Order: sequence, then C-alpha cells, then structure tokens
Amino acid sequence: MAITQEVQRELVDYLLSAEREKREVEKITSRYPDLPIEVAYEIQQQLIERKEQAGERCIGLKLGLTSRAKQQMMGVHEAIYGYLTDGMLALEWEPLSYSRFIHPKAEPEIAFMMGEDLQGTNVTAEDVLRATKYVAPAIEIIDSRYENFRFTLPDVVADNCSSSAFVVGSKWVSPRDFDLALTGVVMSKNGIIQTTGSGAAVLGHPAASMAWAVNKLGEKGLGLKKGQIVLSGAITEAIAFEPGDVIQVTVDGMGSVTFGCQG
Ligand code: OOG
Ligand code: MG
Repeated sequence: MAITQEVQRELVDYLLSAEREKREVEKITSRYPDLPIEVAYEIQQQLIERKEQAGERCIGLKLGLTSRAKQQMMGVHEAIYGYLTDGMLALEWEPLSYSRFIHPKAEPEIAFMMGEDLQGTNVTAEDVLRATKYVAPAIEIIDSRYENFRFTLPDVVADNCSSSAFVVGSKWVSPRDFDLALTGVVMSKNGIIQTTGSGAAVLGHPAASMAWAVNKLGEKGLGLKKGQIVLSGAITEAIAFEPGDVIQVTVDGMGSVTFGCQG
C-alpha cells in the first residue's frame, strides 16, 4: 500500500494518540509492511514538528540501538536516531510518575553537551570530541508505543526511537579527561546491580556513535547545534521498573545519576 502524505499524517496521529492516551498500539508495519526507512524518518520528523506546534522545544538528539546488546534484544542490526524535546527532560530530584508511561524501561547512557555546532558527512569521533563541551552520566527512559516493545527498524524510527524521558547527572566533565571506550558503567535498581558495561559497547566508542549520527544528519543537510544534548546510546540492555523503584547509573569518573519512580 502506498504511503501517501495523508497516510503519513494518519500514522503521526496514531502514534501521538497512543502516547497521549498511554496505551500500546499495533506496530505500523503490520499494516504497511513495506514502509521504507526513509519514510519512517519523515514520519518521525512530522511527529516532532507536531510536538513543537504543541509548545515543546527540540533540545537535542538521541541515538539508539548502537550496542550489540540492544540490537540483539530488539532483533535489529542497525543504529537509529531520534529527537529529544524539553518535555522529555526529567530532573533528578523530582520523582517520575509511572502514570505518564505505558511500559517504561531505563537504560544507562553517556550524555554529550555540544560546545560548538557540528555538521558534515565525514565527521569522525575526534571531531565529535573537539566539538563537545561536557559529558555526563544519563538515564534514558524508553517507552515504545508498540505492543510489548516489538517492532522493526522503520516502526521504531517512526516512533521517535521509543523516546519518552531522560535524566542527566549534575556533574558535567570534559570528555578529554577520559577514554570513553574504557569508561565503566553500572546500573542498579534499589541498590542491586542490574547491568554493567563500558563505553566501547556503543559502536566501539560513544563519540563514534555520535559521529555516525552526525554523518547521517549531514546527508540531509542537518547537524548538531551548540548547546544541544545528545544521548549517545544505551551501553547495556534496558531494564523495566515500577512505582517505588529507584534507578541509579554510575559512570567511572563522572559520578551518578538517579531517579525515583512513584505511582
Ligand atoms: C529503541 C530505542 C533504543 C538505545 O539507546 O539503544 C535506545 C528501543 O529499544 O525501544 O534508545
Ligand atoms: Mg537510549
């Protein structure tokens, strides 16, 4: 079935209403099995524009499925990117209400804050590090709008890569003080360690993962802007949580970031 502009608009409405009404929906490739990945990125773009029209502001980018653990968990074999808005930014000292989610999961990430604009199609990890002002530990909360978190690559791209919320630690440090590939990461729930990993899990180095995304954006004439935040991709698999749980991510040399979930 052809994916006309009208169908794209319908799919954006379908995903936005699932998010608003906090219910999971059937993945869109069940109806449109041949949805091309390029069209999925167009749907994602329209979805973000709709959020902007509703008053949200785009504040950065997120990478997804950059680690083998995540690719295996989700049954896909390619990285993806989506957008972060101010409506997704959660604060460490403010408990997150479970009622805003469908079936959320937390994952440990390293956040980058851009010190300069960065755009191009031959951008390297070194270029990314030069353009980065700070890095910090982060927790991304993903909440796919699809039933049981089951999707193909075009589905998850259209759904803005399951983006829902994120928390960034308050200690920001220079990326030049670390070898981010070797930096160890530990995620715990209620004080019990759940997953461990190191930055190398993310396409060899979190900055390499960012370079991949910048080059993808570059092909479309887009790039990162100074002051934007980028989540460089989950370093381990994601874990589910419930009201009453406290999730903490500690990154070697960068301290911790924590959030608590309430009912
Ligand atoms: C897709 C989003 C993945 C990451 O860091 O790998 C992601 C999903 O797993 O639902 O944000
Ligand atoms: Mg993520």
